[in-house]
Amino acid sequence: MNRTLAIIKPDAVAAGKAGLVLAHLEKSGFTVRAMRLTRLNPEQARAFYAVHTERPFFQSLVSFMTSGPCVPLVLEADGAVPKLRQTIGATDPAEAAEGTIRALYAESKERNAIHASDSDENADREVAFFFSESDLLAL
Ligand code: FUP
Repeated sequence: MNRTLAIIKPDAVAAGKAGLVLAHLEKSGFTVRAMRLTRLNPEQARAFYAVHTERPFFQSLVSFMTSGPCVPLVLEADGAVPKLRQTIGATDPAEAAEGTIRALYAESKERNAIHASDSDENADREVAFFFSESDLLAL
């Protein structure tokens, strides 16, 4: 079993779609190991997306990610990282495969409903960003 980090982003929470996204994740075969509702402050959002600091969309991304509550989740499955990337679809919902979470729920390339770690290394870093080991339920 492997784990990965997802964040149901502020657009999906504000639209009342957090439950639908969570149900989609569960139906796709993920087990929830940890979950909470939080609102990122600008410092946290900048740190989480530090790899994008120099990108033109960075300020806008930080503004969006701090605009309201989000739901970080630790998800467990065999091959959790690639499985979740497949389940959420491409960054831009216009390019996301039919039936993926972003195709179903994302508004735009920025307001794209959900984050997923892109490697096992980043999954470990991102899980630790939101949760301590004692938050992760042994199932
Ligand atoms: P992803 O791994 O699919 O979340 O995509 P990236 O790591 O490339 O980008 C992280 C976030 O930056 C995206 F979820 C949304 C935002 N972004 C933009 O707003 N515009 C872009 O052109 C690219 C990414």
